[in-house]
Amino acid sequence: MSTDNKRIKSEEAPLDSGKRKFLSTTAMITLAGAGLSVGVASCKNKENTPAPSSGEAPTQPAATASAQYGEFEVRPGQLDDYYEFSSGGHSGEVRVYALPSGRTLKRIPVFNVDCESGWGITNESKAIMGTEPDGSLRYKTGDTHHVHGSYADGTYDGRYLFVNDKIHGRIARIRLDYMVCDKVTEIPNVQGTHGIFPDKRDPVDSKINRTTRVFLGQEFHIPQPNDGRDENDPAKYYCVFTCVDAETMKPRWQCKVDGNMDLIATSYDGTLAASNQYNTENGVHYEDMMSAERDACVFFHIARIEAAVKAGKYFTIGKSKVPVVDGTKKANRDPKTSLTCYVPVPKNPHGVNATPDGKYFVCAGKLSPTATVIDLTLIRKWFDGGLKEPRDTVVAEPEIGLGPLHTGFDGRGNAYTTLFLDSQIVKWNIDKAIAQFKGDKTVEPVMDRVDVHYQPGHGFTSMGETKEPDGKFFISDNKFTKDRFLPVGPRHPDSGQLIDIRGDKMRLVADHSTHPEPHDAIIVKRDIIRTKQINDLNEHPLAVKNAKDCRVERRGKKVTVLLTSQAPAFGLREFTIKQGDEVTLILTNLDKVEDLTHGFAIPQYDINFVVNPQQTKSVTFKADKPGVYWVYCTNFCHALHLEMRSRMIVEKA
Ligand code: CUK
Ligand code: CUA
Ligand code: CA
Repeated sequence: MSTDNKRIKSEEAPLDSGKRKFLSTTAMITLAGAGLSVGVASCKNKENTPAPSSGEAPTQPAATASAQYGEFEVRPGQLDDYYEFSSGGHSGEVRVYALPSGRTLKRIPVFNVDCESGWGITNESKAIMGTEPDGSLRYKTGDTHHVHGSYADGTYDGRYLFVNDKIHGRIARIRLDYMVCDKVTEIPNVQGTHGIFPDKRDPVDSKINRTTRVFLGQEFHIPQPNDGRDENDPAKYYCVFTCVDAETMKPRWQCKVDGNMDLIATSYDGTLAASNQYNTENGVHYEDMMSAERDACVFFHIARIEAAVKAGKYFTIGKSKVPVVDGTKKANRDPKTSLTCYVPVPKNPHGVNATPDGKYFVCAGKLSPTATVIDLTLIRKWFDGGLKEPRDTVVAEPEIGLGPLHTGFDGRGNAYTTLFLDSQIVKWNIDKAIAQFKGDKTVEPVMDRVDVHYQPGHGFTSMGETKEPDGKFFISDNKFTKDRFLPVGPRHPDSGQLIDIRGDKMRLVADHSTHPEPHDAIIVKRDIIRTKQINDLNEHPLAVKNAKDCRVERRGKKVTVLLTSQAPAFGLREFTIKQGDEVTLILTNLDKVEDLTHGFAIPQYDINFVVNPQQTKSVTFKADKPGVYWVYCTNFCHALHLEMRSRMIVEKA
């Protein structure tokens, strides 16, 4: 069945009564430009408060205790029920919040330089981030969008987070026991690494019921290899889908596709991964990218791809050794051997999400007011040759509102989709949508709508990307906040709005401000996360295990300073080096008391980092400025914290 008959012409006013109808390309171009500001302006009507004109505080009353929202109050001294792990967008970091309070717990630096922790400053962090031959950082910027946890038995196992960097085509892993990044991998042959998702079990070995791979979608077409050839021949550009080993974090294989990729979803049985594609046109300009009425959701048959790699049916690109299989339609004419299945989906879809029962993937239409429900049983049937058209795997396509982007699930058969242009969350029922698609005109899949403030991007439910969603909360991460917070200049904070989804009606219960810009996040029950509170002294091979071992070692111009910290003193009261020395300073924090972190800063040498209890870090610098430098503890640790210093003397050459 097709939804073509639901389309309207662009001459009809798409934003008024017919606004939930399909938007034609012409109408969408208007929307993409002026229409967005129309969307933002119209938000005004949703609250009875006037928007502040400029820099002046909104006129809402000051906060007062409210019985209605009181049940989600986390009182002083109480702990929250959930962790929220959120991407930090173009800050390049990952953020940890607590829910339902919205307390900010931590920022985990990943692709960015962070002087609170010393990430990107210490030798250890630079080695993880990647350096040039001269020891400088290869990149200082990153753009994180999608954070996902590692799985075991269909739910989070609390071991790792994975996060993408869209700018430089990288993926990073965060170990959750310390909540620090431990691996960063730059992927060859890609640009715009956007969606990522771990597999939930092994597609080949049924005994391995946990994450072993992470998949990445490439958003931007590039010449392959991108070394100066074919620059003016976009017809030759293409994208590859990448599989990374979750343990080694090395790329295992890539798959060439038609069109681009965006977000990724994986099936609970491990056999399938999919990506929504908004640029099946291979367009270079936005009007080209939105010229087709339908794009696609491309499915990958993981076991077949890995068998092809094993059988040597691959090629390589440029200097990269990563095997690349051909997943284009041209090379995969027979479904029974096909590596890929391209399911047509309207129009510039954004986001693909797996239902917790393992049955469906849902693609949000973005430029179409629909969500497309794809039945995974039918995808498998298509791959087995039992279904004619990929489009026959679509079992529902309800009209849900304007600008649908991302969908979360409550485990009771309902979906919650963010509507960017409508500034709403829409709740709809999957079974009802399927019944409607089959032809039952009496059912209405849309159950409820709630206004959010404003222009939501990602939305996700508590434990909603596992087989055990608890159906309690939905977070709407909003791109515009305008009049919702005290103004802080031209750049407004973004927000995560907490919505209670336990009842039939959604209930907006809190506005949490966030630093720009959150995209995707996951909400994880707190008992899944088990952190270590003290580092292991033996983890670092260069640990200075005793204050008596503190010394300056010299080999020619290479100097090593071995130093300890123990409140309120460093292991050396002073140390002397010579102008021109290449100094490596190794600092071990010998304190064993939880939370007793020391900092270490050297004026004018641009060094600043912290060492947690029993942790060792090192920095390397050139002693190019003679003089006296009070190196001091930056992190308040003791009554004598200000007195916690050492004197670095750099003798004139
Ligand atoms: S994309 Cu940001 S709102 Cu990067 Cu997940 Cu949709
Ligand atoms: Cu050590 Cu402050
Ligand atoms: Ca398109």
